[in-house]
Amino acid sequence: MKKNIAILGSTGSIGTQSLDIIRQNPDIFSVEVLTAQSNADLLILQAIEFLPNAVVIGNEEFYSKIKEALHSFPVKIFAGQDSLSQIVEMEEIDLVLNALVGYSGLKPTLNAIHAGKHIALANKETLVVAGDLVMTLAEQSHVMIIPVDSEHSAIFQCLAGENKKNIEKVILTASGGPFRGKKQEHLEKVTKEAALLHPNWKMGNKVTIDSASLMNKGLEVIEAKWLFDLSPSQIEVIVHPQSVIHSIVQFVDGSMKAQMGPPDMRGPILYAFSFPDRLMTDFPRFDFTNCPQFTFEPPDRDLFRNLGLAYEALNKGGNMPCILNAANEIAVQAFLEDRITFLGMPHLIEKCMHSVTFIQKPTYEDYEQTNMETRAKALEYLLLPACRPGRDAEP
Ligand code: MN3
Repeated sequence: MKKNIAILGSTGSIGTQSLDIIRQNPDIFSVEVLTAQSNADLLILQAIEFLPNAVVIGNEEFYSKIKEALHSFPVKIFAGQDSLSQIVEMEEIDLVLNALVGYSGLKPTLNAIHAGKHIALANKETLVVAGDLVMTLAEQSHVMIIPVDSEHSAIFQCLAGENKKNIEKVILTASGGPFRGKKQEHLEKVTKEAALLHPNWKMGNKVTIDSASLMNKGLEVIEAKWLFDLSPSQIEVIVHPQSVIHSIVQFVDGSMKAQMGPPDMRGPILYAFSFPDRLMTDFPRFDFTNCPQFTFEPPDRDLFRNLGLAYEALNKGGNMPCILNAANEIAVQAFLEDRITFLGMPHLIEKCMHSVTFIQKPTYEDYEQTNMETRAKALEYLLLPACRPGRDAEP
């Protein structure tokens, strides 16, 4: 029996790498659904190669183009945001890979869990925004949430055969990004081109900017809290520039387990697909005879303020991580459009955290509302001088 996989976000970085894996294991996995927001050309090519049961394009403008291109193939075609989040309910699907970016990943995740589908989760924002809701629902529905984020995959792998109650703490490793060791004067003037040059990982734009600003690690701290049922004080971050140790679990007896390998997202994707089994690969192996030194250093929290803001949001709880996430999505988009400085981003996020309506026990509707309110506020704050390019951000 093949495992039927739905890939949400199949034209992005994680999506295309997951199709590489399926291409190499055609007897084990089959593609049931492919979805994309607006890259119709690549979606068409993928559909012709993998012949999924259905494809969904988020942007309805491209519906007729895809319909025409696939008219002689046995592939159902849907369009629009509602179809994007409902397609996960299709009966034949065994596993949903959520490789969407940002808040938009939440609704499809919840729908998939409701429908009893196991989740391979690359969309960390799902857990950042509504970890409580998602994990509770997953438990009630007997659905597995298997992390695809490399750090969380590492922890998940370290916990195989272990009892979660024996975790003392987890240590998330961070590469430090392209601006590791840089000073304030440097960061004030960095461009998006420089921020997009990640030293170790090849990823989409959003997560690459998040890595440069350490917000990615902040989001991952919140993600780890929910995935592994930890308290904030049990989650630490250490910078490990070589990105070979993907994360570490320390147990109550002082023993530690680390998961290692070359930085290649296909590893965690494949593990999520094959779990609890492992499959043979021809991926590059780490070579100890040619080893670089492994080094570790604490993150610079004074300069990279996003990490502290994420801990603050996690400690505050309620809808605060949702506020943090929505403000960050606007900040990153604005940075990519040269509408905010690199150091203006944490400033904008902090302003939103101090001004958006706080809710201690949010429902799904509250999260929707918080997401919208925060985005509107963030867009307003973007007009403030401290956030704009060419001005000094407040320290
Ligand atoms: Mn990661």
